[in-house]
Amino acid sequence: MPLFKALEETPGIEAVVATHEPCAAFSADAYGRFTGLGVLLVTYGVGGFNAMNGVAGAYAESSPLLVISGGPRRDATDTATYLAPATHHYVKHQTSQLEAYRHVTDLALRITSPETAAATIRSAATHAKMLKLPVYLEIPTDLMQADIPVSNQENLKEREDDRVAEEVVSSFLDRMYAARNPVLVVGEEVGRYGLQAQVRRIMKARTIPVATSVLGKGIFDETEAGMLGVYAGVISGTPGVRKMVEEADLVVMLGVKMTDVNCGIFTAELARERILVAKSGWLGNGTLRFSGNVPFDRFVMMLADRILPADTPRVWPRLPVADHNDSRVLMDQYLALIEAHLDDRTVVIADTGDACYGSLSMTTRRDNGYLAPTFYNTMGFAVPAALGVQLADPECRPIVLVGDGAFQMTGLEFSNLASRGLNPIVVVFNNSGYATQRIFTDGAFNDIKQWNYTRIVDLVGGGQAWRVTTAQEMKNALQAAIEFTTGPSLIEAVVERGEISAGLRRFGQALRREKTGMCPLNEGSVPCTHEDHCGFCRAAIWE
Ligand SMILES: Cc1ncc(C[n+]2csc(CCOP(=O)(O)OP(=O)(O)O)c2C)c(N)n1
Ligand SMILES: [Mg+2]
Repeated sequence: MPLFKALEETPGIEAVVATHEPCAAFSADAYGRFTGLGVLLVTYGVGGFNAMNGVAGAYAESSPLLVISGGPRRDATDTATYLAPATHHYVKHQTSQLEAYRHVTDLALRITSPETAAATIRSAATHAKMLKLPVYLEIPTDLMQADIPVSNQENLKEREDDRVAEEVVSSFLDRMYAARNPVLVVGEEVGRYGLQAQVRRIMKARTIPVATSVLGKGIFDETEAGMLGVYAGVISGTPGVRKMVEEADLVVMLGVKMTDVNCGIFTAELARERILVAKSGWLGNGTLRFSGNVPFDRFVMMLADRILPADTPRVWPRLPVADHNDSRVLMDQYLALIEAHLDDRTVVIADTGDACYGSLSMTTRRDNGYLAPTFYNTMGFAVPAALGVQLADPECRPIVLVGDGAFQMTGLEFSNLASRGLNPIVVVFNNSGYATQRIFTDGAFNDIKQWNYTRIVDLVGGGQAWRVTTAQEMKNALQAAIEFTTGPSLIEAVVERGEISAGLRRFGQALRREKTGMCPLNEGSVPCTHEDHCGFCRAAIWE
């Protein structure tokens, strides 16, 4: 509390109090993805442990987040007795929370004295900002109000190995110059480090088209010439992207995290001989790691500085875009209508589930125009993330896509959107439960209580809401929501139980094939010989 009081009295910093610590964590994570650092303040124990899932997500998805918590006094002992009773919020050891946070952050620090406090705070914040990962900082209660000496000492620079960097840049460029039809695949790190301008310089110098990983979706305006959309094996945005990337004679992967989802549940076909990889901690080709000591951002900057323009520029490929307008599935029609309403101010924020897999083929229309927890896949991210995103960029208009299940977890953060007069449009896909789980194993455990979602505006006392059951109603509601700018909107989009988008269907089939080895066409009856359908059931999944 003294920290909140001090913040209140500090011009230029505003503390935003969320409805629940998981919301605070998602919100601060999203804010950090947009600005370079999010800061999350929590109460010791109850708050710290509550927030942990969100912080784990920030770690898994490389988001710069500084978590600050109070902590036990420095003279506190571990043994609670009748003579020295335990303090409330205490769990097992005085260090339990600090230890637990070591597992979900890159660095967990505790301030130990007033003299070293400034240096500890500085290194915590610098670490999070430089490495784009969460850091935990604990302030013992007895130091909370301490005066601390602060010097203007410079931050220590990380060691950079420029000679190695130059050599690797040259070897990358040699391969790029020699390639006939190279492609860049860029991942979330390019967005986190704000390297869009450098990547554009590389792509334009030699007319190299750019696809993004699933986690990197939306880093760039996807309507720009040369931007292909998402590449991830069978869950690529369109079949054309997949073909283009897999038929390229060189794929340069910049800041792409190797995850099952980014690899399209292991359906990505990228031969080792045809890839070059640069990301934090790994610089190399498909077989060898050249060096881990060159910071990723520095490497990309050097690559952009050194690349020579081609003598004759080529023409950008034109790929057919996904079009779900003629789909008979209502979920696809809703998504197509939402896509038609995106502009250069819209940021799509998708939650786990059909909201996410259904929207992967959407074309977003600005840099940083899409945000979703597509690796850690935590439910409950999107509504609180909208708070963080619009506070970070008041000019943007978030459109939140969220399942009914995820909304029931953190949807109450709508309250903060209303009280602050923020205007995200929250679309809740009401498909009567956990559709994503139904694909694999269904049962009553996937059903959830029907809520009157539109009544949230009465509950929190702000915003406007609509319930839609047809594409035409969705069209009207979207129009009305766009025109309502002084508060948040909620559109409950009803779809049949069990109905899913083309994107989620493909994802489910890919995951199922990975888990069971069964071809999706055979529905689990006969093991697939792969002869009738394709190399590895791919054509079947694309159908
Ligand atoms: C915090 C969390 N708990 C559980 C899961 C497992 N899980 C993945 S998808 C899903 C269902 C999501 O339901 P909903 O939000 O309604 O989206 P839908 O699948 O219906 O589109 C669940 C429970 C998860 N990913 N995150
Ligand atoms: Mg659902």
